Amino acid sequence: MSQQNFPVLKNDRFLKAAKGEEVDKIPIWIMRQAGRYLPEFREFRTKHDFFTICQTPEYACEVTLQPLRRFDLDASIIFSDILVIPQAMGLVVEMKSGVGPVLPEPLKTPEDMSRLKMPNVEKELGYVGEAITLTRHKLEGKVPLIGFTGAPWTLMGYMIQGGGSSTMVQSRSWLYKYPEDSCKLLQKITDVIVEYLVMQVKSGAQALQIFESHGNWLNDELFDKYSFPYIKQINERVNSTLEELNIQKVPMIVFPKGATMNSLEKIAKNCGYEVIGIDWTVDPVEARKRFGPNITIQGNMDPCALYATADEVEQRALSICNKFSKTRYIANLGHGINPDTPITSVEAFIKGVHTL
Ligand code: 1CP
Repeated sequence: MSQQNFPVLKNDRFLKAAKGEEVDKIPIWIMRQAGRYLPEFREFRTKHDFFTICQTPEYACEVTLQPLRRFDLDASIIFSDILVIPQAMGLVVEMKSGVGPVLPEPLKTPEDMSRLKMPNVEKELGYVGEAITLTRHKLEGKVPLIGFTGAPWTLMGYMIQGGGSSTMVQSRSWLYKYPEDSCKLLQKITDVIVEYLVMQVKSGAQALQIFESHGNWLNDELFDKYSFPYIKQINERVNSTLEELNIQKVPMIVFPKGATMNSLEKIAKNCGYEVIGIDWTVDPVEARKRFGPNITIQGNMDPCALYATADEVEQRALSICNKFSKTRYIANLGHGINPDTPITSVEAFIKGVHTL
């Protein structure tokens, strides 16, 4: 399918807010908006394995469109997972039901890094590009399409822990035991991410989000050394490569979940991202004050606030929007939506945001 001649965009609220332009209404999208809280997704998942959906452009496109058919959202995000990068680098990743991602042969010591390969991104992750191109056409310009990746430190965590972890002991130990090799690993992952994001833009992604979901495990010292430089490098290299290729740049969002306020401020002011995502523990007024006027903020309703009554959800949405105000703000949750979230709460959240 053609990577050009995409349908004309009809709703550009999200892109305008990302660039700091005035909007008619506050844009909203929801992290993990395609997923298990939707009955149609659960039904689809009974028929198809998780990574088969990711790797089959028609399936990934269908699942990406599901929330758009139900809700008045202002952006879509391509259905995939951050763990497709460790997969492409040669590690086995399984999606175990009720558990989440499992890497049966994680990296135990720096010697294991020899098992990693530098993938040919266009070949081995080309299915993500194809899904993006197909979805851009099928969206018919309804809303923009966001591409994404995990940030290097977050992916390193999965590659060493072998899955999710409540302590991250192994991966954090690497930072003290093998500081140089940790940097080598982070650099390798960064190199893949840069190529991967450029491919997503070439394929039609209209914005990019970098998920630093494991930001909570780093104090300021560790964040400065093991997260910040790579996140900055990703922004600089993606933008310079797109410029060399004469491809229009797209807004980039960084979501350093759980990072300290000092680390957030540093990223917001020094990394070149158009948007910073914040989780629900960050105070909106303090965030605005610390980040300054040159960056859009995205977030930060507590995903668990969606278990309140629909009226309460709507009121809370309004109140959060009032705290951020209408300029340089994109409404979202402070992390991914939970699988048992009531659909009526999602509707109330969107209604509350769009009321202002
Ligand atoms: O069986 C299933 O259906 C698995 C559930 C599921 C889904 C629907 C997983 C497993 N991943 C996804 C899709 C997904 N993952 C999207 C889709 C697009 C959308 O948002 O609609 C996105 C953006 C992700 C990104 C992702 N995967 C992140 C970053 C966001 C975050 O939550 O912090 C992370 C950390 C992952 C890893 C992952 N994949 C799946 C799970 C359960 C996890 C977390 C594992 C853990 O650390 O415990």
